[in-house]
Amino acid sequence: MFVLRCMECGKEYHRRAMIYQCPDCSGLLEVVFDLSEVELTREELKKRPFNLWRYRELMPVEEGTRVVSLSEGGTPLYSAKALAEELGLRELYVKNEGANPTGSFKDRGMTVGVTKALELGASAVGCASTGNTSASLAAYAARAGIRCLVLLPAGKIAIGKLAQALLHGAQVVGIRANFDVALRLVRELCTKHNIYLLNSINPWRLEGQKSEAFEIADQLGFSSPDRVVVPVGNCGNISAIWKGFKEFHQLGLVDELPSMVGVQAEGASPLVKAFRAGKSRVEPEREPETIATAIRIGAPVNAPKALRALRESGGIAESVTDEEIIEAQKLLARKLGIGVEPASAASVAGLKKLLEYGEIDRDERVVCVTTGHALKDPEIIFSRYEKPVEIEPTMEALERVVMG
Ligand code: AN7
Repeated sequence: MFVLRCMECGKEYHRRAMIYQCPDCSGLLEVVFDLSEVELTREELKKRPFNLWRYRELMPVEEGTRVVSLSEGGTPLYSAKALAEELGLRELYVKNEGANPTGSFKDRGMTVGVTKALELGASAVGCASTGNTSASLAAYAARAGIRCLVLLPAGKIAIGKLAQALLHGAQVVGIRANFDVALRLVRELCTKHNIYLLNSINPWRLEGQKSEAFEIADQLGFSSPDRVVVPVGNCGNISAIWKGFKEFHQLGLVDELPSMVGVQAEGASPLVKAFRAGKSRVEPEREPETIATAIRIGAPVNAPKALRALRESGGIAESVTDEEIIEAQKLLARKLGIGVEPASAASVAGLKKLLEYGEIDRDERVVCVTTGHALKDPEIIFSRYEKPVEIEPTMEALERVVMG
């Protein structure tokens, strides 16, 4: 079975407690499984369909619960030879989370989060979001048949994500402030009006996301890579992935643990600064800015978990510029045929930089996680890439542009 435990004071709470933080000390909560009760073998796992629910014993849902699912997970782990050659690395893979039902890794969190919301009797869910969380929550709330409210920084949401939240019928509210302010507001609203909060402060969501680690290990023949490189905003995903690897390791399903690498955009890099200064808390940035709007976050709520993941795994945190992000997006798109949104490309941009600095060895086996699909943010492509040409309908005009 599983309980909720405060990562600061260690106090444990019943898994049916409707809390997001430790009522005693406000520390972050995490879900702790009694792994001695879990029996999972490689042979058994291999027999099951390849999606998130392959790992059901490690998902915190009660027996008999009907899961709210859109068949999330089971995303491809692409071999990235052409990019590895370009970067001068021995072995590189891309775990493409854009292949999830709503186009981002958030679906892994929401299948578990919305399932928990129903278990706990919620009739409405809410979140603040830089875009993908709201797109995903809107879809899963629709599937569950419950009300959904999303609070977004007005004008700073990639258009595909905004369209998804509207499409699925969420109540969409833009606020004239950044994500951090939106999150503060929605947290207060949720507590006051009994709306179930599904930002990544919600510990159940991260349980779904830890399946990224299970799948990576599974796809590598039950082994861990040397490094897992993850774009970082609110610090939930990197923490979840690390937790997943630790659980697989404790269960004997992998022999080694990877080292975690967190990559932020330079204009929104509180985790990188705290990591470099050796601090256990981040100093919030009041005006985070980057073209990678998904990770335009200045006060990441899960920073203590991410800092712990970096420390425990012997990890690294690095930041990259917007130009480096676009360059990496282009490499993924043109060397590998993988279309990702800017935030996702931060992982590859970070890897490139760390190889150049000699912080990552050229003979390592590396997995970059690409977190969201290219179509989330088509505007970035129109503003940063070549424009299409338009011609009169004659062979002469056509030959002129095609043949130079
Ligand atoms: C594509 O949707 O925070 O470090 O509100 O959409 O777990 O926050 C999105 C985050 C990386 C960062 N890549 O993950 C939101 C939101 C993409 C993202 C991240 C996000 P976290």
